Amino acid sequence: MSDLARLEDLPLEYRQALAQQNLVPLWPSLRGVLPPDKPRPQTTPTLWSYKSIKPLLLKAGELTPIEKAERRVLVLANPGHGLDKMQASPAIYLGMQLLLPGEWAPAHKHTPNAVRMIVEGEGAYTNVNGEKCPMSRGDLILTPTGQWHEHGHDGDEPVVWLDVLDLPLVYYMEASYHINGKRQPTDAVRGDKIYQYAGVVPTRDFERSTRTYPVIRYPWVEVKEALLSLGEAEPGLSTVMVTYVNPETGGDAENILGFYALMLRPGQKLSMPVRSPSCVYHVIEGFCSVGVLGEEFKLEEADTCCAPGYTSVTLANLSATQPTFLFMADESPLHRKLGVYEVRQGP
Ligand code: 1HN
Repeated sequence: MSDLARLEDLPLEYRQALAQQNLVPLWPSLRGVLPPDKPRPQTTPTLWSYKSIKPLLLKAGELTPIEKAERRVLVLANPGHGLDKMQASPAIYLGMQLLLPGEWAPAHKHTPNAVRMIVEGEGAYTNVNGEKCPMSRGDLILTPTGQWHEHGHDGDEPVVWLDVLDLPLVYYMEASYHINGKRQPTDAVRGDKIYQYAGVVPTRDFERSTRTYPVIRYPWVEVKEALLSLGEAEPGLSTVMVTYVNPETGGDAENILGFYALMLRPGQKLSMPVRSPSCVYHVIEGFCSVGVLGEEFKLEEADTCCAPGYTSVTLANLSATQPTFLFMADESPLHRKLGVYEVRQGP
């Protein structure tokens, strides 16, 4: 492939004349925006260890009262994008949030979609449009676009969760904003109670629900059971994985990011397919290594890492006797909707 002319090859006077009219020559930047064969991601493989985050998060609890913070969060920022960009990947925002006993994070709604993966502690809850969702380790709670949500804590120990949002994308689209609200009622029927078993859905007067987000809370005890049962029923299956779905449509739980739980069998090594979306890995239970672009991260419980798209990722359970359970978030729904989703053979 031939090298294209550089910007400096043009006379200074000509460049200035272009800039004055808000014009830019394409050819010096063409290879940058359309690199050969595959993208050149800014997203760098990055590990955030919970052991390092926790003391700093608890310190934030001393330094900044919830009234002053509204949401007390340390953002897991990918240095490849620049820490101020608050991006783990092009479309994924990650943050660790702390709520202390008795604290209240007031109601608001916003355009970005969020989920929370509960990391530690009992007694807190999120109220999503009137559904009071208890938070326990490993639970996944959605707060999709436009849904009122507020967090409260009736327990007696700090509660920490991982926030996953599509904020970078929605912000990039200049579509990100919020509205503050009053304290919300807590009288709505809980979706996780009425969608108990995957094969049947509530049917009132022979009609199915038309709610856009019928299930808000996905309890870990049930998702873990689903993984164990899948692994047991199919002993030869290497990717023991489930997708968090909308049970009415079978589609992804949210519009932009995809969410999954994966079980690595004791001692198992697993090569993930090379796919276009970036992906985040978070350990719910166990230990594993994540190999990506020459890095070999060792993850313990509650550790989180990310990998750019178009790269091969290898996972290995570091326990020879116990399964390891991972939560994953990726940009697949977005890539599929935009028609840029790809799976490749080899890197
Ligand atoms: C948000 O609303 C929450 O409600 C957490 O807990 C993190 C990060 C960016 C924008 C909105 C929450 C957030 C957020």
